[in-house]
Amino acid sequence: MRPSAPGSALEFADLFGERACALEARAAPGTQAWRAPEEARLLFAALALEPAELAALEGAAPGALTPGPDPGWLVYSGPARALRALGGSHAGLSPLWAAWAAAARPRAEPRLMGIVNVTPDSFSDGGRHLAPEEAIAHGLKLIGEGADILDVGGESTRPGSEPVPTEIELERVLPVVRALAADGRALVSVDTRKAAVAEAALEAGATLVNDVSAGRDDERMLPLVAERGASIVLMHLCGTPRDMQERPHYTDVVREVAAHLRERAAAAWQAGIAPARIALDPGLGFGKRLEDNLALMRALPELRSLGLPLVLGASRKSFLGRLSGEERPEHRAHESSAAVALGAWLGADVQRVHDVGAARAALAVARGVSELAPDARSA
Ligand code: HH2
Repeated sequence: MRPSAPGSALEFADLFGERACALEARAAPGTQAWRAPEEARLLFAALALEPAELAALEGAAPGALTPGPDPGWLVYSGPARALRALGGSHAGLSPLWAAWAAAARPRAEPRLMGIVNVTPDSFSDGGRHLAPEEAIAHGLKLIGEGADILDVGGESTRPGSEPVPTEIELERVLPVVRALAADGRALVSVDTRKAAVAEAALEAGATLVNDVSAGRDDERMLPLVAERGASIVLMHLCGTPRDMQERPHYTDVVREVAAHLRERAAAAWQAGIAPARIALDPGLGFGKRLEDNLALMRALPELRSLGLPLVLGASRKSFLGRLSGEERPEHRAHESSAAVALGAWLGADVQRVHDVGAARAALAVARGVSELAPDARSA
């Protein structure tokens, strides 16, 4: 099911329908757009809440919180109004109300973000679409294969990569963004860490900014996205692309990535970006060892408790090659399809992929199996 009509002005929030609406309700207490049942029963990851929020919940509904079936999970079984009241009064980082909303509402159809790299040096397809007409043709091909979003990037963020000057990035992405946005069948996103590039791309028709630094590299990024009413993907990145793979180390990678994403989501909200326009990404391959990438994929159901749509980018990445033995990134299509099916099963809302046709097929298989076992993926 694709929401797009040719020529329509697609909004990122359209892709997430009811969930987005519930998140808006949490952001603006008193304007709930839907009515929750009296009794809420909610299974959620403890990492979604700050200790103070857990304590507040226990105070508001004594005895309603019990340990979940697995370590790190909690069950809330109590009045929905306690959740609603706390969700409205706590301006804290963790979206209690959104966690309830995310768990209580049906999941939207997973979406595909096709990658259009207008770079000479991307890790798997550098130089293949550097000429604007080649990049545009590639983007149109990905739309034909079923891309919902096209992510246009003019700077590689592969390990060890050097930053690209603003003018060069602009020269690479603008004609491509303009042409693909004019086509109107897919949302256009710009993959950049620079507010100046994001600003020009939004002018040219992009509606989504994919910032691997989550607004940390350029302090103008979050205010710009808020002011333009655009949407943003906030990704976890440890260090910078230049140094991120030098010696990555985590004590508890899932908890640390979740805390970082929560903090960046709060910064985006504070800058004025509506929750319905924010998505989170654990940043596979960005300052992570093999075991970190695998732990984060397995933890997607827990990360869903953060209450915002999740983006996942496993496509062709080296950790897939470490598992299969395939050293050539452009030959990792099978591994990437397997990751898409698993990602869908585990709860990714958007998957960023090079091979959209293969990813569509993988999603169809995941959907078929999950429809036979509807409870299996709703943690
Ligand atoms: N991965 C890459 C680039 N941007 N953005 C998000 N949100 N998530 C990701 O996992 C992600 C991303 C790296 O892939 P690619 O664009 O193919 O390579 P390069 O950075 O070398 O151009």
